[in-house]
Amino acid sequence: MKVQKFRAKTSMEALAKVKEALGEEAVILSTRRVREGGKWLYEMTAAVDFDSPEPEAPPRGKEGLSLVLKEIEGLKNLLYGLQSSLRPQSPLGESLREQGVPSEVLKLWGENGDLNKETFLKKVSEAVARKVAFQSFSRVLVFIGQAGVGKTTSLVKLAARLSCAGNQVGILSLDTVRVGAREQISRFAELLDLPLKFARPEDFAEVLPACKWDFVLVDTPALSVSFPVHHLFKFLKVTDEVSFHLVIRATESALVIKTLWQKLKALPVASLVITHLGSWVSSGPLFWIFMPGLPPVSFLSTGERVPEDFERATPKRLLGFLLRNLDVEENYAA
Ligand SMILES: Nc1nc2c(ncn2[C@@H]2O[C@H](COP(=O)(O)OP(=O)(O)OP(=O)(O)O)[C@@H](O)[C@H]2O)c(=O)[nH]1
Ligand SMILES: [Mg+2]
Repeated sequence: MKVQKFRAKTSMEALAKVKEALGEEAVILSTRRVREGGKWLYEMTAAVDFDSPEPEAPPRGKEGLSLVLKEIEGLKNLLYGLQSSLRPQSPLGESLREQGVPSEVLKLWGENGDLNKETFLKKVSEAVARKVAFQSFSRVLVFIGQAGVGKTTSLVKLAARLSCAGNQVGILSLDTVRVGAREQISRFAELLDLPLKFARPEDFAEVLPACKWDFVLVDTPALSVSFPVHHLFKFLKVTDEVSFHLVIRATESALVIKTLWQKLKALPVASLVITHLGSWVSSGPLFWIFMPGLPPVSFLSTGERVPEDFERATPKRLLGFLLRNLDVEENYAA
């Protein structure tokens, strides 16, 4: 069996492509709307069984004509079925899900009921205002997260901001795991003229009292097999002056975040630092921030420049990112 995907502006065009490439025997397996180059397209997945015998040439004359008419009738039924399957139950909810907004967030907002543009925008604005509730800093801020999400650069960007505001800021790096980690953070500390100490995660409690700066920004190794979540619980003793900040890419999938959060939720994570904002096709996936139980958003990282591409999260800015590239028009039916 050969399975192939076809994209086109309309479902009819997509179907025509299917028939042209795979012939009349092609079976439509699924259809969905996808975004490509800023436009909505229909994507049809079709299959054809190569082992099926070649259809015999239809008989000529009256018998042949009735067979052709029967085929046309069958094709019409297929198209009607296709059209109704493409008509979403809640057009806006369906479209938002296709743009990457996690289903469980939409469900919170009544996606299957009367979700319309007005209620959606209202719910997002209200939810954003609640999401940017992070206010105060503890003295020791520990940045945690998965590999390559931007922990070190975000930490350095924040260190630069706090230092510019007149605070005495130092960095404590516990990343003794990754090759090149020491060089990376040393270079940043030197550039920004910030004091820097290194320690193994297991020595954190012992080393911390010697870090007498106004703010201690703690870099950690990526959460992985060599630095599993339980090491955070084991080595980074929680006191009133220590807070954890989870760094996550804006484009991370809801499933990955849910799995990660299951492991982390017992830790007092004070805030989320969202990185790679804007490096996306659709802002839909960013709606993961509204998944139940997640802490508020503290900072937004918008690019690679240190320290420029970093800002305190505000409801207005976050709302701007959430709605950027998001199609919230309601008339999506084909
Ligand atoms: N475009 C973009 N790039 C970013 C952003 N934040 C970090 N980066 C880049 O992502 C890469 C990884 O950043 P790091 O700060 O080293 O990430 P990390 O989480 O410390 O990585 P590990 O320590 O290896 O787990 C670097 O090339 C950064 O310049 C961001 O907000 N936008
Ligand atoms: Mg790092």
